[in-house]
Amino acid sequence: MTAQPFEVKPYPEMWESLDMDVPRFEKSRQMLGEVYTNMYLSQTNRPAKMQYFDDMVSEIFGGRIQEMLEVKKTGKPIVGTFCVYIPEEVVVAAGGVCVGLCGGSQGSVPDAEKILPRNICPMVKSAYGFKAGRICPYFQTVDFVYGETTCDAKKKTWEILDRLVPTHVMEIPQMKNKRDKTLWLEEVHDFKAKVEDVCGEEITTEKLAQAIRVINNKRKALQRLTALRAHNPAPISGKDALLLEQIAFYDEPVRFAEKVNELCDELEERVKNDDGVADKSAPRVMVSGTPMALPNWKVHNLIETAGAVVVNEESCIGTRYFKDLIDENKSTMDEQLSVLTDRYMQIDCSCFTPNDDRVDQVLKEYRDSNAQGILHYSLQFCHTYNIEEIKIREACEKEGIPYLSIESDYSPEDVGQLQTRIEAFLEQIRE
Ligand code: BJ8
Repeated sequence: MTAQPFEVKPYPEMWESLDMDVPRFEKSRQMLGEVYTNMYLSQTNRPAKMQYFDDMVSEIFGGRIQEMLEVKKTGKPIVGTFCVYIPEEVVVAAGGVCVGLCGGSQGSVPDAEKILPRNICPMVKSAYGFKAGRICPYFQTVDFVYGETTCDAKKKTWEILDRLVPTHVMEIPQMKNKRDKTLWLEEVHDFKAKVEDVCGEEITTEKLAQAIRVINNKRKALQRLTALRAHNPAPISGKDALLLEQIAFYDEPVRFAEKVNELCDELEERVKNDDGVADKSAPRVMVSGTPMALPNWKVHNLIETAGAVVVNEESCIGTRYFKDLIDENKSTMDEQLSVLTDRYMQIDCSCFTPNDDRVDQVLKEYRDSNAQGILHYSLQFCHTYNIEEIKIREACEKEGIPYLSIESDYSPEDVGQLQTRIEAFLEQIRE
């Protein structure tokens, strides 16, 4: 199929007003359009309802930024985050926008390496580099950012990032005992106070209840999508599903849930008709590990170009973000914040110790998704995921699950080597 012309739309005047490095950013915009055309629009038998998400990518540096600037004009906060532990429900309750700022691009890494060590996680470098180089309209739009104390690279980078944009830090404990929950709950109270302070308005129980419903609905829509991907043949490619999981971090949540549900209606029809994006015999791969921030599509692209299909992402840009919901039946603020904290405590990030729940969760998702092999993905220098990989590998060996572990960054340098390893892995599944 011939790739359709596609453009990530330019908004030079708006970017100028956001104090961006416009000439440099213009090149990133063009590159993103080319990569998207090659990787996404060249796919065959894509669901028609992917059109909305293509449009979102087209407007990623324009239309959505304009919407956020409109919200900002009303005095509501625009909060940037880097981790799924920051409770977005609180920001939404304040009428604000919560936007994920994790970086998934090699383009901003050299900006970060001018000051940060080279041998730290590329996600941290990419995110920092976007701000340092003034090449991300989202970073230029936020009122402040909220970091967390998950991994060392992140928590020390916040001190340096604070020189460029107001950076607050939420303390996330390293264990999940009773006293950790007490600490965490206090941090959630402080976060709420900070957000109220910025918007000069109290977050009432009614507003928080509504925000919990909104974000629960977004998470439910993504759960529905995940369940549909379990069908063989897969009704949607892993690349498209990953794109949705990435867009979930910057789109308006009510509209996003609506559009995901419309797509799921179409996928349900496909499932009924056994209409898939790959042949029934295509190997089904589950990816597990560190998050893949937009536009990090490298591994999914390699897997699917080799004739397999990705059917699940056990990741924070994936199921870890939406597998748990918040109890909607609490009527006081204290109860609401307590159940909200309970929900966030279920996220099984490798920054916790012990974290055996994640091993069980990986196996559960493997079975639920009808996958035939697990590819563990870890970003370079992410010590917690790289070490926790040992336990995932052991569990897969015990269960006889075909398994491949890769460690990578955002550069294209290892693509050839990864391709060889992925092809060998798929052969193992096919045998
Ligand atoms: S809850 S996975 S979003 S911390 S990959 S920056 S851990 S060195 S992204 Fe994460 Fe929250 Fe955990 Fe999820 Fe550090 Fe590792 Fe880099 Fe990471």
